Amino acid sequence: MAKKYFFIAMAVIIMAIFGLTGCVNVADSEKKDIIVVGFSQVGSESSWRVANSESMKKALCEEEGFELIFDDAKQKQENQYKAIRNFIQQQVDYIVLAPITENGWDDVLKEAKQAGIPVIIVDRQVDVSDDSLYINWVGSDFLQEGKMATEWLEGELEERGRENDEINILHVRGTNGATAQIFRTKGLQDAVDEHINWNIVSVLDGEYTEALAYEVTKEYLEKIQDTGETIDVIYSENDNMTFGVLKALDEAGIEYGGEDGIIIISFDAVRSSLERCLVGDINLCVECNPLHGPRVANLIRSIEAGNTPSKRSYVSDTYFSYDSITHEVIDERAY
Ligand code: GZL
Repeated sequence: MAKKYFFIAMAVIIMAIFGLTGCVNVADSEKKDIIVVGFSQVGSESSWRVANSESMKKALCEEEGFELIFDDAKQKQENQYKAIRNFIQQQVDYIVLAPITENGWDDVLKEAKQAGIPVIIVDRQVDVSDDSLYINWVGSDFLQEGKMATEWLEGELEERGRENDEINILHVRGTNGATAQIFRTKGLQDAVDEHINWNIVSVLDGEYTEALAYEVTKEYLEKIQDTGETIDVIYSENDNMTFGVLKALDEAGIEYGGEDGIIIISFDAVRSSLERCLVGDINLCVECNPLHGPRVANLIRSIEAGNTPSKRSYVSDTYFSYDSITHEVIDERAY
């Protein structure tokens, strides 16, 4: 009787070894073709960022021939430095960096170059002394986003017969030094320079987060309560900050959106902001496409095939206005 169990036990052990070995062998042979990508992501500060991370994870998955090592820097540049140095230690095949701000990347990208690891930049850009420190950049034209917003505003004011009115603009700014902040801000400033009757009455820093934008807006509204200063437009550089701004306006009992309230302009056009545009809370949502994953995956495949893709790859953006957006438009959105 014991003999029987002995043979059963041996059979199980042999199958387990073969199974493991078989699995390891298969995995090993497949692993030779797997491209290992280290991705240093800014954080999870906004709905846009979450959609961007999901796009990257979906495109750079094992079924697509990749192994993705994902690092969330929690909005700290020093965490991105650590992540990149870890990727170098692990000898990944590619490093993808979504830089929190444009400056401070020369040293760590030189280390990646010395290690022979190609770097792809996504979303915001890096300001480095030597452009060969990265092979490609994928992202949006943020200045064009700002121009779309201010050209729409010019038309909207004309439609309301207010093209010659004094227009007070409250500017709610994203993370200082981020490419999106630099160029969405430039888009506004250029338009203000062209319209003598447009005035930026205050600039609030919201770091792209709802919580901080709520706090700074609440503080600002309390401050102007006694000065009688009025706001005609709020130019908010991402949707999550806009949600914080609207919460502060609600608490202050200030009317916004629609045809009569403060004109609300917001960037990213994530689903939740489009839904508020549909009900008229937000007058304009400027899209900033976060779906960089497929472009990065195709870039890497192209490079692996021996090609030299162009240095910069722009994703296309559009905008949605409160008086034209529909349920159908929102239902078709990918994020
Ligand atoms: C824009 C991106 C910005 C988004 C914010 O491409 O860098 O960062 O507008 C995000 O939502 O936090």
